[in-house]
Amino acid sequence: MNKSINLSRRRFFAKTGAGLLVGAGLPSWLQAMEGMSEMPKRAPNKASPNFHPDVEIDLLTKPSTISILPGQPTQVLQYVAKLIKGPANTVTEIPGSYLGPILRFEKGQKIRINLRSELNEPTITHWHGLHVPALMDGHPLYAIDKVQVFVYEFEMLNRASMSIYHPHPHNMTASQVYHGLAGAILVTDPEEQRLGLPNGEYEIPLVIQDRRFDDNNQLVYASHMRDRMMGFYGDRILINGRPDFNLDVASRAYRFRILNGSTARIYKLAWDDNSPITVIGTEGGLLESPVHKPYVMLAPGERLDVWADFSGRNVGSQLVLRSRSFSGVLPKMATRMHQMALPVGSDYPLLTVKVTRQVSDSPALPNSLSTYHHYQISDTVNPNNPVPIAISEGPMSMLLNGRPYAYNDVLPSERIPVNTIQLMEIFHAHGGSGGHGDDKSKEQGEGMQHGNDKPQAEGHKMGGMGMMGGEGMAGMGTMMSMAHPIHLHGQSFQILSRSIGAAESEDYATVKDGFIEGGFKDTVLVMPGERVKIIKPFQDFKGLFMYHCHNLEHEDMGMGMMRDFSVE
Ligand SMILES: [Cu+2]
Repeated sequence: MNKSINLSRRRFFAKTGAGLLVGAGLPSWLQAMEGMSEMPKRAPNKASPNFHPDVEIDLLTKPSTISILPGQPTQVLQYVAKLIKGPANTVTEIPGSYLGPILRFEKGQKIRINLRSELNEPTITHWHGLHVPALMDGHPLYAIDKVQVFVYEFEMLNRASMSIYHPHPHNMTASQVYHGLAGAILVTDPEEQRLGLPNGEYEIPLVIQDRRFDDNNQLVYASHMRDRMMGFYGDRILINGRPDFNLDVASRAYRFRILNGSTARIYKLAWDDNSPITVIGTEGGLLESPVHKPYVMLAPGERLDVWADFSGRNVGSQLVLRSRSFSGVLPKMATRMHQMALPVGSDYPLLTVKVTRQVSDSPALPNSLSTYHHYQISDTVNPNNPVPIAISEGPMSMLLNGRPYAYNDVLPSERIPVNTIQLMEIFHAHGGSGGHGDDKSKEQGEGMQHGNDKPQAEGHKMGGMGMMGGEGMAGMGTMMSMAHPIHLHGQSFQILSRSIGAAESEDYATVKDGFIEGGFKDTVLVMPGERVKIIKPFQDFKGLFMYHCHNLEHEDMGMGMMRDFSVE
C-alpha cells in the first residue's frame, strides 16, 4: 500500500470519531476499504518527440501564502503557470487569488502541459470536462511525487465551454482542492466566436467557494465525522478567492462564467431583485437558445454560462447575486443533530454588482446560440438496459454500485465498448423513493453480492444498530439520503429524464425549477429519491475513465464514492 495515503487516512481517522475504531479493530468492511485503496504507481508520462504542440505550458503545484483576510496571510496550495509557447492570452493570472490562472484554449489546438509538483504528497491534475485520452485524464494511477514532472499532451476536442483543472490523487483530492488547487479553463471555437458574445473585460469568470478560517486566518478543514458524511461546509463565501466580493460594471451586457468550486456546498443562484437569471450554457458549452430561470441550482463541479445585462441601470445601482433558500439536499438526521454557521439552503449573499459607468452601447442577446444533436434512446446501444450508477448511503460509507474505489475492480456493468453511446441511470439504491423499484435496481443489488460485498451490508447493519435508535433499517434510507453531484469523466452527456418519488416531492419543489436540462453536462445533481437517466457517448479513447460524486468529501476521505468505467 502507498504509505503516504495510508498515513493520511490513519491521521484522518485518528482525528475523527473513527479513530476509536482503530483501537477496537477495524470493522471488516472498513478493512476492505483500507486494503482496496491500494493504487499501483506508474512512471510519469514524458514528452513525445512526435507531438508538436501549438501551446505549451509549465504548470507548477506548490505550497504558498496569500493575503485573503485582513491581517496574517493564509497558507494555501497553488497552481502557477508559465506560458512556453502559444497565444499570449492562454494564461491569465487572477490577481491576489490562490486560484490557478485562467487557461484559454481554442478547439483544435495541440496542447502540452508539463505538470511539476512541489507538494509533500502525491498529486495529479485532472481536466474536468475535457475529452482527452485516459493517460491524459489525471487518473490517480498517475499521481506524481515531489519534483516529478508529468507531461500531458492532447488535442482540444471540446467545443466552446468552461472546464476546470484540479488535483485528483486518490483520497487527497478534497483536501488539495480545499487548500487552493483549482482553476478555470475556457475553450473557444468558431461557432461561439460568430455570436459576438461579451468578451475581454466584459466576460468574467466567477469561481464560488466556501471556506473556514481560524483566528490566525489559516484554513480549517474537515475534522469531524459529519464532515465526511455530509461534506465539509465553510462559513465564508469566497468569489475568485476573495471574501466580500464586489464587481464594478458598466451599464451593458456581461457574460458571467460561473463555476461551483466548493467541495460540497450547493447553491441556488438568484438575483436579489427577482429578475430572471439568463442561462446561455452549461458544462459542455452553449445551449441552443437562452433560458430564463427564476433561480439556478449549482452543485460542486457544475458550471453556468450566464448573460447578465445591466443596461438601463443607473450609475450607483446595485444588484446582489444570492443563494436562495431550499431544502432536502442534506440527510435529515444530520441536519437535526448539527447547526451550521452558514446553513446549506439558507438565504445569503454571494456577490454584489455595482454599476459604476454609463455606456450607450450593449450587445443584444442572440436568440439562437448553437446547434447540436439531441441524443435519442435510439442512438444508444442499450435502450432497455441502462448502465446503472447506484448511490448507496450509510453513516460510515457512501458508495457507488455498492463498492468503494479499488483499482482494477471493474464490474461487468462498468465495462463500456469504445465508440458507443450509452443510456445510463443514476438512482438511490436504498431509501428515497421506493415507488420506482424496477428490475434494474434489483439486478444491480444482486450484482453487488458477488465478490467483496461486505462494505455495504455491514455498513448498513452498523448504522441500524448504532445510530438510528428506533428508526431501524427502514427509516435509514430516507434519514441518510442526500443530494449527490455525480460527475462522469470524458465526454459530456445529455439528460434524458428526471423522476422523483412522492416522499421527496415537497423538498424537490424548492429546487426543481433551477435545473438546466437542454444542454451538455458532465456533472448532474441527483436529489434524494431521484432517478436521472442520461445519454453519454464514450468515443475515441479506451482506458479507465472515472465516475464519482463531486461532493469531494464523498469522493475520498474514506467515503468511497468513486469508481472507474473501463472503456474497451
Ligand atoms: Cu456524494
